[in-house]
Amino acid sequence: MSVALRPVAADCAEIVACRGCGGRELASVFDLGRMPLSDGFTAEAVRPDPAWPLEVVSCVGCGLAQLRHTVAPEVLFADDYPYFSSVSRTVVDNAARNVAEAVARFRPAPGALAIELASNDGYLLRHARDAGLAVLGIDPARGPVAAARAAGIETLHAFFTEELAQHLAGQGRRAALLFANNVLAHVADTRGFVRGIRTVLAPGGTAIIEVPYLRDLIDHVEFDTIYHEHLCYFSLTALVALFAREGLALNDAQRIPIHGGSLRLFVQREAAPSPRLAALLAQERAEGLDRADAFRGLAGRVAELRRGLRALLDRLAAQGARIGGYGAAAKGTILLNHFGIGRGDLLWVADRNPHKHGLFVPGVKLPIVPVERIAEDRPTHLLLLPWNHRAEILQQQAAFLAAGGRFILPIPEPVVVEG
Ligand code: DWN
Ligand code: ZN
Repeated sequence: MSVALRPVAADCAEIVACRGCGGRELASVFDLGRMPLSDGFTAEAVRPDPAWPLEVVSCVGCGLAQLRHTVAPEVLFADDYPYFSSVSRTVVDNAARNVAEAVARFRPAPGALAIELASNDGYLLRHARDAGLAVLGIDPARGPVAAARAAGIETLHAFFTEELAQHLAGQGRRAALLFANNVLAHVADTRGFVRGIRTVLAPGGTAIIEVPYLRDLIDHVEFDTIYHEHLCYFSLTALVALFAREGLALNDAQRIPIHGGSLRLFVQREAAPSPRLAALLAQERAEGLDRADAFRGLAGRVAELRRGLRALLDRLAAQGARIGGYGAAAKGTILLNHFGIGRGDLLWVADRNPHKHGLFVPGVKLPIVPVERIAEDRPTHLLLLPWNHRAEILQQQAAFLAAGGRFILPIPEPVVVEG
């Protein structure tokens, strides 16, 4: 492990140095206090859920924003990890486009190997296989791995580490294309993970990595994407330095709308920076996104959002509204807990993922129910927690809207949407 840690409890440790550069000067920039685990759904209706500190610090040396505390990955991504990528059409469509564009741009030989780190239920590698590539997934969560295998995607049930990368390279299994979506920010050993990518990348290969973009988090007040699973909040400036330190070149980056705004990074062994990358880096420098300054004002905007949303819910309740939640997203756990929205405010949270039904949202203990309950219980409003899937969900709930139902969008400012 390349990160210096000081244990604070059995399953939680504090970093004593930056995950990216090892610098020891870490400035506190945003603090949500103690929060339950965002994906820690359980069937326990009463007993309080464990909560851990959730504080963002910024490295004075390299500008990398990161959590001060690391909850053990075995706790965060346990065998009952409930996230299945294929539940969201937007996620699958983005993966299909990503693969098609990569194949067209980098032209891997037919039968060349595509590896995906955190391959989940095979939502991306299915497309790589259909494009004529050999595929190998790696994921630590048992349920999604079983789903991927059932779909015929060879998948290792493991965390991706430097050691695993060496093992694969030793077997001659190196990737012409390596995909890693929404996983770099999740790993505690950031530098070891990047070294593993370097090891498992074939000569001339390209790693295509998606991470939520700090710019979008700040611009759209996406504070609820700050949770224990997300250890880093990346600017491009910090990413370029991170890869360079481990002998890789971040050569190109593209902004994409997925998950509230992400970066798709193109990483290779040889340096060949694109004009697009240079322009994005210049913009970060000009706007201070490469420094702790990026977070200035966020806490105030979140407090304002909290007041606005609480006032809206109270006003609607006073008018006789019956409000449900839609989508038991990880980010929803943070929004509900930080804003103190619970059983007194919402009927339940409806979700399409059957693995979450019968469980409770951590902390606030709202029950999670199938989406069919919307038609049965006929709430007047639905608070949309996975606001990142707004277009898909509004379209899917056309009948609810047509019958006079309304969605409440919580960020960047609370608004009510009618059909
Ligand atoms: O990085 C991470 C991201 C990518 O995914 C994680 N660590 C965990 C997860 O975060 P999330 O749970 O906030 O992701 P989503 O995709 O915003 O969650 C959507 C939730 O909403 C899921 O529980 C599925 C549900 N859903 C639904 O009920 N109906 C989603 C869609 C699109 C729908 O139509
Ligand atoms: Zn640093």
